[in-house]
Amino acid sequence: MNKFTLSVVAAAAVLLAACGKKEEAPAATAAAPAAPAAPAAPSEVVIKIGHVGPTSGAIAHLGKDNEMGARMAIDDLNAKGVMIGGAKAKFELLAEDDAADPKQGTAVAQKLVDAKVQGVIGHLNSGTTIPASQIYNTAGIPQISPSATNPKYTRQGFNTTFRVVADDVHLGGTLGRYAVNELKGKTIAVIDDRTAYGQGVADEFEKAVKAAGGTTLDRQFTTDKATDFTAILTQIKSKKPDVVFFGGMDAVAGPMMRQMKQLGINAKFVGGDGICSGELPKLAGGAMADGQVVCAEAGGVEGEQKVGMDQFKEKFKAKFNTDVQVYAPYVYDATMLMAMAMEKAGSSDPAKYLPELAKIEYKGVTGNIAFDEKGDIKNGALTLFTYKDGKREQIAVVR
Ligand code: ABU
Repeated sequence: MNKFTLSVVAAAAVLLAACGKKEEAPAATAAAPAAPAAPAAPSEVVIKIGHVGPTSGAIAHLGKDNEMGARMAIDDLNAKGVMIGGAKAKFELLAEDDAADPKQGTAVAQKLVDAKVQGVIGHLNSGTTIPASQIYNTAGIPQISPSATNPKYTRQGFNTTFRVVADDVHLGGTLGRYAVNELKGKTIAVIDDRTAYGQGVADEFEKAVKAAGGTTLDRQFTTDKATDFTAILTQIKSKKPDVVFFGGMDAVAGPMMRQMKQLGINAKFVGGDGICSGELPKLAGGAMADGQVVCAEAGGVEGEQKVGMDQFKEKFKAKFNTDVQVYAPYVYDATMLMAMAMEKAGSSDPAKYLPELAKIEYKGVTGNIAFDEKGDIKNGALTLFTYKDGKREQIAVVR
């Protein structure tokens, strides 16, 4: 033993004496049988899930709603303790903001691919979801959109794109028929914001109005950043519309409704899921009459399944101290079913769990989810709403 070894042995002896323990014989001379080994703790696997929505800008309230849905799912998965391929899964959320901007959408998509996420939930807007889907597909990363409704998203021939809500064909079609058959619209004005969503849903609305025997006035356009609609509303007013359809988001619809009231346009105001939020009455600033708005969420539950949705909304409010806007429950389900596909595959490797995702049958808070060959939800529902006393009120769930 050299001087250094001697001093280490001496120091260890002092420490053991101080702890009241006897110094053990060197391992080389120990002959006692080994104690039975304690069962090894399961190894841990970290699984990165990306989420993207506009958490800044005019529709940040919707982006944050979606992100909170993802956060809640991740927390619930980690609390539950999911085993994937014999290892304990630790889910991590990588949340990104695309500001509803297609360029920022592709930039954050690439950032998530570079961070090696195993799956992505998002994006919120069709205009960001569609270009981002190309990036995820090239990287082989499954993507589930909880709210982008433009049909093109799942019609690009990609095996990585999934959607847990109905699309604009269903949304615009149902609202078009409703405007003619239920609202008895005779002079129907159509405005859209020129986004992938707004233009697409307005096209489908117009087609359905015509197919139901109705007619629409000249189409008017705005943008998703506009605040002054005087010119287009003045043109529309001269044609005395009884229904105004807007293809766009609530942040534009609210001020548009205020200006309609100022101009004395008392038409019914119809729109898709983009306007169908809890925030719309505030954004309309008191310009919304009871029953004036008819809008549709691209999903819905009824009967016994309503209990689960109601419980989710209570739990969400308790956790985040805010109400669900529209799509947080759909984000929650999308995240949970992605984890379920990994569990079934015994792997979080995208190539291995993708086949399980494609054939998943999941009972969630938003109902039963299974995908068709394109990645769209099978037998998707819609919920028609109006607003009374500044609150959303359900009219009907339709399929
Ligand atoms: N579906 C309404 C909002 C999202 C979008 O499709 O752009």
